Amino acid sequence: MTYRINPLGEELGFGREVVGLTPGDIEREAVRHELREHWLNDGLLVFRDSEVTPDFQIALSQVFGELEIHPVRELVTEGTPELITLVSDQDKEGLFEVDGKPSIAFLPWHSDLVFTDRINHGGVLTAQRISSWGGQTGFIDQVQAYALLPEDLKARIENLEIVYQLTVNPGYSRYGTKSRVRTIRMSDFEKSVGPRLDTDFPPVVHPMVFTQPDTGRKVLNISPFGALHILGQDDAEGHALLQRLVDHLVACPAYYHGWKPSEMLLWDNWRMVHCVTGAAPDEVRIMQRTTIMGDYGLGRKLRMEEAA
Ligand SMILES: O=C(O)CCC(=O)C(=O)O
Ligand SMILES: [Fe+2]
Repeated sequence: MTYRINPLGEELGFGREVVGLTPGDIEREAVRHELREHWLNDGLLVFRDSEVTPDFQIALSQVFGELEIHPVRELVTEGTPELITLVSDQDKEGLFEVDGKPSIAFLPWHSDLVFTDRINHGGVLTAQRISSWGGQTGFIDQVQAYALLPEDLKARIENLEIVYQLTVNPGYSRYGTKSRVRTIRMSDFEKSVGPRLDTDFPPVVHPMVFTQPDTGRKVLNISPFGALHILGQDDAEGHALLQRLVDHLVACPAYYHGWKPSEMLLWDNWRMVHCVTGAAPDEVRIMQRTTIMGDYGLGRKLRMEEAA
């Protein structure tokens, strides 16, 4: 065994770093078991000092489950469908002014695939091209966020659900960010997916709280980006409650990862929300990610009578 596992940060309360993992290591079931345990218990694994290749990224992902092909076809990588490629380039992916600063790559706090009725269990992310500034990937743990909620709020949200829909522009989501986002150039993604949003990605519903199957811990289940409203409470009181919860969530301890080519990040998407900070607008940032299958079984399509 060549690798070491350390806490990610003294005061974070989640995450581990795994230093020096090799493809040979993950052939051993004991290693695979250890990594799976950390993934479920700690939420986020930062692999440092590895020789990152697409083959290793895919093999590492398969330690945690079968892979699925991402439902947004524009993102799937030609020749390697297990990987999505996320290109931030002002010509293709748009240019935004975030709080007055021209930026690419900016993405508000979210859970992946929360806009579908099945939230995937995780993904392994790598950086193919790194920006000279910004482009950090941020993480907050919703097991911790739930534990830090005042008891009256815990009781109030126990049986609530949230309605979500895919959002094609980082500035369009009511709860995504408090930053001021202005579109300078629209992304190809928005141009392509925007017109078929309601047909291909109709609204879905997810519970606001659920219990982590493997550990019995409760998880706050809010993806600020893409959240429309609390089901049945699309009114001032409902929005005030959701805003209070989102404010609580984004004030919880966060880890921001500045990237190196020798790194991979794995998170438990049933539990960690993540975001991307705006990056240098005159550069190209490229990331690749796998999508680890799984269904926590609690999402569903919004029923016709609920949409009214
Ligand atoms: O570009 C990044 O750093 C993360 C993008 C993202 O949200 C994802 O891979 O799910
Ligand atoms: Fe994401």
